Amino acid sequence: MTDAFIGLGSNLADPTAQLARAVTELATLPDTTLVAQSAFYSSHPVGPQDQPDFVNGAVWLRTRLRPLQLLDHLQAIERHHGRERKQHWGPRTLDLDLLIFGDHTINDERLTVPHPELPNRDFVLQPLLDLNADLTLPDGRTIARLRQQCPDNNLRPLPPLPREPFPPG
Ligand code: A4P
Ligand code: MG
Repeated sequence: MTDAFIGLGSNLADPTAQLARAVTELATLPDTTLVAQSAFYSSHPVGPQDQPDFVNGAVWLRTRLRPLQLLDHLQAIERHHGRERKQHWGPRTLDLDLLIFGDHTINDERLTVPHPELPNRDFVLQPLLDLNADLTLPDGRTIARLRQQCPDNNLRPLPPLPREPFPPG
């Protein structure tokens, strides 16, 4: 079993609902269990500025899938959410990035792990810290230290989602 960390992002079509649904879908992947999910955060877009703010979060999975199998599943989930690949770093209904896969360093034409932009993104680093404050990259850098050094994207925690329907009245 390998510990895998997935980053979730959305800025179209009810982003918080997109992320909540995606967490459920990730939790039911084959040969995989959900260990924990982070809070969700709102953040200013990195890249083109003429797009809405993002909602971001992360999940911790434990999986027997191989990295490219996991990527196939992530891309299938993105497609179920109506994801269209139009503009690099542009708006999207759902983006799922494989951030960390155990202590693996991967440089495949389809997959770079750890995710290359991870050190520059508070909206990735803070959810990872929520999941595991002691997390490190394969090269030994700690997520906590990277979080202290990275640029500010106006990260704001969103209130927790209600787990039960609100009582009537
Ligand atoms: N790919 C390579 N490595 C990975 C990986 N570790 N995880 C390949 C997932 N995919 C990986 O992705 C393009 C290709 O990357 C995939 O086909 C896969 O084989 P994409 O999501 O289709 O394309 P993209 O959006 O043009 O680029 P990219 O690099 O995925 O963008 P990012 O890094 O995901 O950034 N601002 C805020 N505040 N919050 C955000 O979440 N997200 C982005 C997108 C930009 N700005 C943002 C946010
Ligand atoms: Mg992506």
